[in-house]
Amino acid sequence: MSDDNKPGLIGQIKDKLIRSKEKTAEAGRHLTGRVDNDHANRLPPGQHLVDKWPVLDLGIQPELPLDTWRLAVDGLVEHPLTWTFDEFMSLPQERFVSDIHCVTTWSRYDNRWDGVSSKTILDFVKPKADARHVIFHSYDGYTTNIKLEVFAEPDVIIAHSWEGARLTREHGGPVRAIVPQWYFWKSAKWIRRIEFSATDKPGFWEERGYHNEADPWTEQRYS
Ligand SMILES: Nc1nc2c(c(=O)[nH]1)N[C@H]1C(S)=C(S)[C@@H](COP(=O)(O)O)O[C@H]1N2
Ligand SMILES: [Mo]
Repeated sequence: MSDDNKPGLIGQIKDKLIRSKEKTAEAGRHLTGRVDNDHANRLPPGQHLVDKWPVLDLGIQPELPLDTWRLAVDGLVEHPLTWTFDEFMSLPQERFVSDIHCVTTWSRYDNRWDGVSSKTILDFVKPKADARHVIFHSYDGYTTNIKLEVFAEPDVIIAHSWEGARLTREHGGPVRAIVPQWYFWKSAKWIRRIEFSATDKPGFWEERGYHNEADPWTEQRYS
């Protein structure tokens, strides 16, 4: 499936939601001006703790039957791949526990993820020497970008389960990215493609006023 198949979905997104988030970014809301480079506190500046896991997205929660679901890993790699769900589940599996920090100021501690680590994916596809960026493409038309070295961090996981149960559709099932060191908008739900690229490709929110990186400890909320 190419990116060009998806503008129809993006076209359905409520303009109002996008506008209000853009305004939040323009106004620099939620910025405290505090910096916690050493991670002295477990909770990053400007964040508050929640117990229940909120749902945030563009309002399209694609229904993805497992028998037709595919995940492609391609771009600047030696061995581009496309996995079926059964193939994905038969890859080496890992379990990581990490905290979620959403730019809208909620954080949730100790989330247990099961899935395939970025390290395993890198070993399979082998990025070419000039690959510098990783772009997640999702079934709802969403995209987001991270640097290759961020993708390669040992806690990054392409997850199918949370707290021992399959990810629900609203939280990005069957499979989503988890990039624990960055604000949660970098953790793309419903991923269909992981693209390796020489050039950076700012994603949906990065093009709408959000920071290109997303470090909660230095409050990289907006650009
Ligand atoms: N495909 C896709 N992934 C997405 C989004 C989205 O709209 N579409 N929203 C992002 C944002 S802004 C956040 S805060 C988290 C929310 O994930 P959750 O709904 O599981 O809490 O998903 C991120 N990943
Ligand atoms: Mo978000």
